[in-house]
Order: sequence, then C-alpha cells, then structure tokens
Amino acid sequence: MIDPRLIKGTSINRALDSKTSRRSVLKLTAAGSGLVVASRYLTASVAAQVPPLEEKDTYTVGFAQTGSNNPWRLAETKSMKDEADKRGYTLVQTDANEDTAKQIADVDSLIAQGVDILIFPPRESQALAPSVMKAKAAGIPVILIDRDVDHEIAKPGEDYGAFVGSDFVDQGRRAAEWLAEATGGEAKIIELEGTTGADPAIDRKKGFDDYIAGTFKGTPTPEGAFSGMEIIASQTGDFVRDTGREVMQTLLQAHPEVTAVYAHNDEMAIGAIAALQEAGRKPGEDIIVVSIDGENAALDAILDGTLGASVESSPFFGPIAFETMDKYIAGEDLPDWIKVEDRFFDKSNAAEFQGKQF
Ligand code: GYE
Repeated sequence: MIDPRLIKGTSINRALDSKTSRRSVLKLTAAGSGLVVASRYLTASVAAQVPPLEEKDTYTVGFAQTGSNNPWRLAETKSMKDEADKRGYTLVQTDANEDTAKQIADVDSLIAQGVDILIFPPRESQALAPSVMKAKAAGIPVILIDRDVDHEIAKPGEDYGAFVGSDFVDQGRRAAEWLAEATGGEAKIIELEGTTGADPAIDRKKGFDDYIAGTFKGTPTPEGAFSGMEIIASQTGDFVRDTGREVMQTLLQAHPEVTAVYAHNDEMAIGAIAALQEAGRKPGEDIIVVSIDGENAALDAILDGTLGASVESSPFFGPIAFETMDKYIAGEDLPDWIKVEDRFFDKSNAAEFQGKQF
C-alpha cells in the first residue's frame, strides 16, 4: 500500500486562489498591479499556507540540532554546515544537548533572531510541533529534516514546507525481515528503543513489531505472523551507546533466555554487544543483533561478527535539505514527504563500505 503522505502532493501556495501561484503573484507585483492580489492573498488565506521565502543572494538558516552525542548527529551537522558553506549561506547552529526543552528554547531564540528559514530535526514529534507553528506565525518557513512532527498538530504543506527523511517504519520492517531469516523465525527478542516520543523510535518499533505480528502499514504481509518470534522486553536506551549498555545489563538479568537484540540505532547495539560480552554471552553466535544507521563502528562490528546487520539511515542531509529550500523559494509544489532511500549492510557488503560512512 502506498503511504498516503506520499500521494498527497501539497503546494506551498495551496491557499492561493486555485491556479494562481505565488510566482504569478510576484510577477504581478513586479508589473505594478500586484498589490491588490497580494493583499487579498494575505488576508484571505494566510493561515492555511506556509510563509513565502523571497529570492536573495544569501540566506541565514537556523539549524537547531538535537545534540552532538553520537557519530550520526555529528555527521548530520557537518553535512548541513558543509552545504551552507558551499553556498555562502550563514548557518546559525544550536545544540540542545538531547534536551527537548532546550531545543524548544533554541527554536524560540532562532525565531527571535529572525533567521530566514529554519531547517531542523524535531527531537520529539509532539513536543516540537508547537515550535513549527510559532515559526509559521512569525512568518519564518520551516523544513523538517531527519525527524518529523506530529501531523495532528502541524501539517506539512500547510504549516511547514515538507519533511525530508527516511522511511522509519520500513527500516523496522527490514530489520525484522533480516532477523526472521537469520534466526529461522525462532527468537526471544530484546528491543532497545530510541528516544521516547521521537519519530524514528515510534516508527522503527511499529515497522518491526508489526512485521513480526504479520502486518505492515496496516496490511497483512504475505509472510504472515512469525509465531516463533517473541519480543520479551522492549525499553528505551535513548539512542545512546552507554544507555543501551546499561539497559541491556538490566534486561539481561531479567531475561537470560534472550536470543536476539533489535536496537533502534547502532550506538545502542554496540552498547548492548559490550553488555552481552561482559556477561559472558556471545553476540553473533548465541545472540543475534540487528540495528539501524549504518555507522562505521557498526560496519566494523558486522565484520568482526558481533553485529548481524544494520539498515542504513542516512545522516547526510545537507545537499537534499538545501535543494528542498531552493524549491521552496521557487514556489514549487513540494510533496509532504521527501523520502531518503537507505541501503542495507550485512557481512556480504560491509567491507566495501567500511570507513566510508560516518
Ligand atoms: O538513527 C540516531 C539518532 O533521528 C534518524 O537519531 C535519527 C536517529 C538516528 O540519534 O542514531
């Protein structure tokens, strides 16, 4: 089934009188007869559409990063900075130190500074949605990258330009599919979840759990339910290596019968592998581990046999984020979701990518 978010194309000028685009409004303005049109457009329907962004030589882009505590975050920040530098744009960066309240305050301060546009990953999908609405109210366009907000509170195409990111539900499904194959459909699984309330944690859990239960995105899978695969415990490790390790230590004591681990990111998987080894268990042999991200350390772990596979989740958002911004400026129709395609790493190809990731 096609995700409805993909088919529902949206126009950033949606609220303009049917076929009138912002471009034509600007042209009319230039011709000296646009004021009436422009003001009608503002008064009649400003609430239903995202703010326009004028064409300029350079821009100040607000980038509110969630933190810098793992290689994925550092790679994402570098990718944004490199692309901004390449274009001669100013990137105003903030770092929330993985504190949601701080990220909300950071976005407030970027709005107060009057940046031209905000491009950022909302740490939690509900908590950061009001920040998107605040930016809109201040006339500052928003493009979300990497993580999305709750569409009940803020809507792509209406409140923000678009979401640019991976299909997290599908990442979860791919991890489950690999694990089902690797374990012959027999596994007692400990699941280490990402940050509670974060879009990738919610969807990676959904894709994995649903696939094992025999459904995917609400549709029964041809494979059906895997009755021999059981999630014996599922707890957050906050996407952090040390937390993954600590949570694994605790869960291992309560569930020594574990035979598989699904971690929502590589960092937690690496932490879990350390905990298993400290407890005298053999990850890769008596416990099969699968995770998501495709970072260099994960490729190393695949090659040393402790990690089974990692579904890629690319952090390299700079080029695609700024391309999306170009389209936004040009007044092009943007889909609600600009999907990033991800690869898959296991022992068949890990050597080829070793050291080339992040
Ligand atoms: O998997 C993880 C990071 O939001 C997709 O967040 C991202 C996730 C990524 O902390 O490593």
